[in-house]
Amino acid sequence: MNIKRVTLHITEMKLVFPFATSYGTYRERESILIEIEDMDGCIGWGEVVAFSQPWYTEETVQTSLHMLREFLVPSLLGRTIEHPSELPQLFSNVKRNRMAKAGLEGAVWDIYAQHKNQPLAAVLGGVRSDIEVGVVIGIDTLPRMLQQIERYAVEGYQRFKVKIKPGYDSELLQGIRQAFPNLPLMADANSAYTLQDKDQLKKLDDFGLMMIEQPLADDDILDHALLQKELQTPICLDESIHSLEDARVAITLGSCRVVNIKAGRVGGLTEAIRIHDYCQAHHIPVWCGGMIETGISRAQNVALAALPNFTIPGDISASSRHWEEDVIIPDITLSDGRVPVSSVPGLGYKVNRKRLRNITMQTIVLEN
Ligand code: OSB
Ligand code: MG
Repeated sequence: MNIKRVTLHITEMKLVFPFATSYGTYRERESILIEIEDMDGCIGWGEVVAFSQPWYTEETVQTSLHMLREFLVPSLLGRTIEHPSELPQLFSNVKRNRMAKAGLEGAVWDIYAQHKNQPLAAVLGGVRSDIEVGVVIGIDTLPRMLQQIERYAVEGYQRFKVKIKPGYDSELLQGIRQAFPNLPLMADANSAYTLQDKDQLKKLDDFGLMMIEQPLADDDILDHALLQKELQTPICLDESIHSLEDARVAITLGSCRVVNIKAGRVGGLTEAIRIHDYCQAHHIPVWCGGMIETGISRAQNVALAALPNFTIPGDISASSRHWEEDVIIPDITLSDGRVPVSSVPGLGYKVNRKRLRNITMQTIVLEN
């Protein structure tokens, strides 16, 4: 394939419900939706999952736009590509900026799968026809969090993740456990603790959590290993894993027993598959993380989670979890706690152009 045009749609969507993490609260979500067209007129879609502020990783919407316009898109335009896995090499003169790279690579995977006349999941190596999914509950008062858990349990979600932060952890988890003793429950700290909080974190062992996600800083792989030695609860790493190399170091040191894979955080689907394969070979289960993304990235996540070592329900909630109206047709929906893996060639969903127009703040067209 040969890409002749790249359109960057900068969008903003309002969340149906504010979403709070240990970093802060989200009410709107700014995104970059990437549309690419090849010489055959085939169109592919990808999404840059960077946020407006650099709190989760160092990337933002604006830094991603800069990298895409000045470096990544120019290196792709007019180039003949046999396979999307060539992109990391093509982009190797740009250090890091993984979410920007992943957005473009996702769009190339969509076109590649369409040319192969296969669903995205199949070309990625997926083996499932549907996936079990979980949901994330942002930090709120205990009664409101319980209410949300109740509602999502009725909707069929299979695993519940709550955000915690120092000062709002054991009391909260105790309250949840009292109401739901057998709930498949885990907690995500988004790097809010340090090793000094070890004794407090050890108390969380009492709540039968499936795992605790990213308790310490993103560059604290060593401290996570020291912490995991003291905890019964498995540690899952999110922010710490930017690459296969990070996964290799973390698993070798015993820093985690589970890995959260997000294609955006690791630079694209190619690297995500490599991490998946490495974890599988080392008996480390993985699950697919979420980024409060639109249906484009969500659909890609469903395809990725069809790979065999995604054995834990991920943060791949239905479109309705965050959006009044998604940008894709059909919506991502649950039936019996599962989301079907699309059997339509490519990403398997259509972009709703009318909805896209309504949420677009800026459009940038780049072509040869
Ligand atoms: O740490 O997994 C995370 C959302 C934004 C940034 C980081 C994280 C999250 C989530 C997923 O927890 C929430 C969702 O997409 O529903
Ligand atoms: Mg996380």
